[in-house]
Amino acid sequence: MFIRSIPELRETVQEVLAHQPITDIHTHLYSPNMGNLLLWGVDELLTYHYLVAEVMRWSDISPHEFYSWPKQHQADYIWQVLFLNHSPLSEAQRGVLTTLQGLGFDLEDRDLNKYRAALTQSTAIEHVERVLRLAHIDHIVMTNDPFDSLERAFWQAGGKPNPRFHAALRIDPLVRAYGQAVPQLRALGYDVDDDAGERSIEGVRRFLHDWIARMNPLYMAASLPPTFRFPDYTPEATILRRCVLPACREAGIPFAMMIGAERLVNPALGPAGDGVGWADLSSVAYLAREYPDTKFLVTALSRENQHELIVLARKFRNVMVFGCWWFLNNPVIIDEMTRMRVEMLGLSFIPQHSDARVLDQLIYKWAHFKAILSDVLVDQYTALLQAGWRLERAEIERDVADLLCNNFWRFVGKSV
Ligand code: RAT
Ligand code: ZN
Repeated sequence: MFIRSIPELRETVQEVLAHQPITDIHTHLYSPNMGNLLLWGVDELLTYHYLVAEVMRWSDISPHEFYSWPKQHQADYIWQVLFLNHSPLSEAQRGVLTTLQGLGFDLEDRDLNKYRAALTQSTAIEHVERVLRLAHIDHIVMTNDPFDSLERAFWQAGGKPNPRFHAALRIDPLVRAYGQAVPQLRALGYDVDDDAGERSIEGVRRFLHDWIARMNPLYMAASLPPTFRFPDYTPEATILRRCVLPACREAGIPFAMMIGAERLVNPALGPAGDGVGWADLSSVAYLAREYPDTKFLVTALSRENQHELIVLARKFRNVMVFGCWWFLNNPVIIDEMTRMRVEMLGLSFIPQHSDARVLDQLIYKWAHFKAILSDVLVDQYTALLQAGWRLERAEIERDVADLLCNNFWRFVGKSV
């Protein structure tokens, strides 16, 4: 009944982690009935923008030329350069191997065409079922962008995602570059001005209201630059204050802030060209303090922001820290962040999201993360045993369920 030894503890933690169904709270995956929006298979896996950035370091071709090639050719090139000409040691490179291995391929072959052919045997829905089963995931939160015409068509036609896929309403242009949103809002029939005056406030409110009704999102979200400030005199800050926050409050959904992505540091790299910057999190403290009835899911991209974000979460229960985002999703940093979070917040945070853009990536993103979480938990529980605390398997199951699933659902106020 009670856990008696450290080997038994390790085995228990590993077993519990292996069996706990996961809710992946932020991905770029789509319900399989959303057509080509859902990416999967070998060519998508290899042309992930993390790998494009890495291959360009070895290459003398221009990004422009690379992107002009058919996807399969891009994938072959990345395989040749990053996997065959050099050993694939980076996290994103290793991730491809973990994924292919998890899908049951023999990596001794190194035969991309064989893997490619095997995967094209399945339909999207079959592959979704298989990957979710392999990764032990039962709920996926998508990133749903009403400014994207392909995606918009699905929702406007009254489409409903598969029950395991949940919507998150992504509104970057409104709070990042309002001027860019204006023509699109007008084209969609919302009568807005170039500035954030009364007519715009009214139009954006209606836009948000309509899209919340259409998507039924679990939260509203935006990626914000390192320079994000609130309050501020910019149109973006006005839209946030007068439209976004009231819409979240009325719908009873959190606002997710992903802070610190510096867009297109190298524009030629396109989707692989974004960078990172340190953010002043006093704006998050202001929001949490002045809007106590609004909940904020918060993640920051800079490693230097992590400690202060944890301190901030200690002060505000309407702030939920989540994930090791993008450039932080590397073992050395995940280990540090997760230990720091457990030591300062106990179990009251959401340790990870996958950010997967390609379905198959779920396999590696979660396998790699769980190996680290296992070490962190074993170390923390060991300290409890050494202090004479009694531990039961059911308590470990409860804790792991909170981390990988329940903390999120409790925070968004829904149950599954
Ligand atoms: O992690 C990523 O793939 C990034 O490109 C971004 O999509 C980021 O996660 C975001 O949601 O903006
Ligand atoms: Zn993302």
